[in-house]
Amino acid sequence: MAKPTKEKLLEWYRQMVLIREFEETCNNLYAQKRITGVYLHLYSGQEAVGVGAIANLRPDDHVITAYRDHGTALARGVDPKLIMAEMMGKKTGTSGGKGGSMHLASREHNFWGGYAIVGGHLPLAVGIAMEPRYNDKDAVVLCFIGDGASNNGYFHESLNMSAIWNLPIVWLIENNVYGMGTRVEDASGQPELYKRADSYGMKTLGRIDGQNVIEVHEAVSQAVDYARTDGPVLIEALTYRYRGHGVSDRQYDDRLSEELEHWKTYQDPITILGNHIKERFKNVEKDLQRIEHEARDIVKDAVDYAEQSPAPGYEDLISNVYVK
Ligand SMILES: Cc1ncc(C[n+]2csc(CCOP(=O)(O)OP(=O)(O)O)c2C)c(N)n1
Ligand SMILES: [Mg+2]
Repeated sequence: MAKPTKEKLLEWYRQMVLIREFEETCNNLYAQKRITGVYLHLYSGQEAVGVGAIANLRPDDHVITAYRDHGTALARGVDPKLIMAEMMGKKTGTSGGKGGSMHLASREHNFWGGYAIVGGHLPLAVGIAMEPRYNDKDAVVLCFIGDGASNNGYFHESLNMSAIWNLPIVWLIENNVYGMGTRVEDASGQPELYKRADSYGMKTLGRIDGQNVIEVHEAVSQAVDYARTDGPVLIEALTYRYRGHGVSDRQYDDRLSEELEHWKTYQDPITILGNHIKERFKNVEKDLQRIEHEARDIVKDAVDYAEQSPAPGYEDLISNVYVK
């Protein structure tokens, strides 16, 4: 595969920096009770997976994920203002303020959310993928899966069905080492999660470095090409989340903070990409700094927009509940 161009690399850098800025701002807003709700799950540390994978998709392709969904929504091009308004429960949000952080969705982007039930979105990915297969279209579904979700029944049922029906799905496991506080090797008999593909006779591209956006992009590009014509593919991206499971969770004990520091220092996806850009191209420091400033401004504007937006009213309480 040809090396990504400077423009592409800067665009990925822009998206990753924007996601980090957005997520860390949400963390602060939650602490200040400006974002409320029982939970908020941040994507900081995992940016290269969402950005590298989604960069391969066409507008008619589909994306679905679990509750660590704001980063994914941003990578899919959903307006940060509308996402922030949804986080604050405002009428202008992507779901009119009725979904919140775990239920972001945008029909216009074929971004189907945002699900809180672990693995519950996998059968939905199967259903979404049946439409293009049935109607002879070549759209694909990119489904993000947590490592923890790979141990429940939905995973088995959905991967198996996608294999027997040759559905156009890229199953992308984001192995961020933990499901809540439990390490993968304490929860999975086979901790090399991509090997599960064998059980379903499914193609796999193995385990990739989820902190390297170029590697993620390349692997998912191959997977998307295969899925469009032949059927499902499983990939495992090894990554790491920087924050606790959710913002209300105790972060890390002393032993784990060493591990966290290691990932932040040596495996940070934004630093890795920034260094790569600086090594390959001359005089790019200014571009990178400009991107970082712009991300701060975009997020500030999103917060202002959300705060100035109205809350849903009574009519919203009873709208979109039933389809006539
Ligand atoms: C069916 C179900 N069981 C348990 C939970 C509680 N729960 C929420 S997140 C989570 C861990 C999932 O971990 P993983 O799939 O690795 O995703 P990550 O949070 O690491 O992104 C659990 C057990 C739930 N929401 N749904
Ligand atoms: Mg996990």
